[in-house]
Amino acid sequence: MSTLTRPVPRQAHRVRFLDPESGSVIDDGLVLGFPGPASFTGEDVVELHCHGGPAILEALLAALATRPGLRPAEPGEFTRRAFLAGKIDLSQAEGIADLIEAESPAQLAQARRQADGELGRIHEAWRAECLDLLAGLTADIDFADEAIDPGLALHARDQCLILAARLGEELLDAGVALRVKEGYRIAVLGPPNTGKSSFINTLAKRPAVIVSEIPGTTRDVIEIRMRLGRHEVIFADSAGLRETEDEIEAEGVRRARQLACEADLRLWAVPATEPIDSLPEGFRTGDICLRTKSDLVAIPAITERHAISDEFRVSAKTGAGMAEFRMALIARVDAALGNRTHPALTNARQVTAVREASAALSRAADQLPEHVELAAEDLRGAANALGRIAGRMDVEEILGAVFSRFCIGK
Ligand SMILES: Nc1nc2c(ncn2[C@@H]2O[C@H](COP(=O)(O)OP(=O)(O)OP(=O)(O)O)[C@@H](O)[C@H]2O)c(=O)[nH]1
Ligand SMILES: [Mg+2]
Repeated sequence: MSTLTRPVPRQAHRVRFLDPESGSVIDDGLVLGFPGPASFTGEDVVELHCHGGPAILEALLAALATRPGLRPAEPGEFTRRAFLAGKIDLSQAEGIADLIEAESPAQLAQARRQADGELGRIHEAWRAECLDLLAGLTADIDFADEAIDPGLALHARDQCLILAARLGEELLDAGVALRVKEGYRIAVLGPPNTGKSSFINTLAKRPAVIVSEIPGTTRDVIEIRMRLGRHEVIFADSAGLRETEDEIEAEGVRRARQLACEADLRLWAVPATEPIDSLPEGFRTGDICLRTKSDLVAIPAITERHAISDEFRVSAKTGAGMAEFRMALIARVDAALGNRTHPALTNARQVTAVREASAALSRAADQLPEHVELAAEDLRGAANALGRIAGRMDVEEILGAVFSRFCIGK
């Protein structure tokens, strides 16, 4: 049997992996070669495809470890090498990490756009606009023996404002994109023993949290992740809200109140057996009222409605109303997170860079048309901040853009 020495580029070769010492067959598999610089990392790459069993992997890795210079890759090492070789930008690398972690279709679509470089391309274009404006202003400063052209400075000011506004929109949008990525947070709140934990278990279709007839069962905030339609949702169960002398329970109630403030949506549990005579403390417009334990009342209790537009009768015991509630909730989450088709900022690093760029552009606009030098400095800051999104810190480029405007051999 012949030995494969040089795989044909990008072609699968059927092979047998042999133990170099004993010569015994480890597995039957495929080998693919990707010569640089067209490979993912830019380097020569060989992929070994084998069956996924742990014993096979262990034997294959042990055999590879006997070869000089071979070692297992560090986490993210291939993506890192691709970035360092200039094959992908930093936001694409982050997109690849998000792709691997994506749990929901919406997370996958969002990560895909970022990994494909859409986000990077948008910021690159905005950065180029900053550099263009900077180049125009800098040329103006350098020829300042003549008076500075006020038309040019005013145009630059308008452009700075337009760009700052676009970045501002992107920052607003980032909140939604982060929710898509991290999960939409829904808090289940209400007095003790109203069936909050039972409701979450029924929705999750598993006994995720402890349920008992003793009021004050749940004390910690417990997060349960679930898929709802296209999105990942985090339900948070919490301690029943009441005044209590018990120190531990009181801490649970404090945490539950905090949760209420931070969640994207609040579900307030009120047993269907009780009339609602006032809105729960902390109830916000858009919150949902869950009339729990609906199996205990044959006819809906007469409720004074207040501002509660969304009210659902559910029974964790019989499952009644749960399917309708789930459908309504999917629609709610879809409406809140949208069906996004454009790339968005998806992590704190990107948000910080855009916030910085936006602030610098606003400052630049404030300086114009009078203080061209100061505005130029802020434009440089904005371009640098935008460049950081792609992982670029290139002074040469800025200089290049500036000096390309000098057409006289100065
Ligand atoms: N009949 C009926 N009983 C229910 C229903 N949901 C919960 N219960 C009962 O109500 C009691 C309290 O349920 P839990 O889910 O622990 O209530 P909780 O709101 O989480 O209570 P705390 O954690 O103490 O705040 C238990 O005995 C449940 O079996 C329901 O839909 N119908
Ligand atoms: Mg509970």
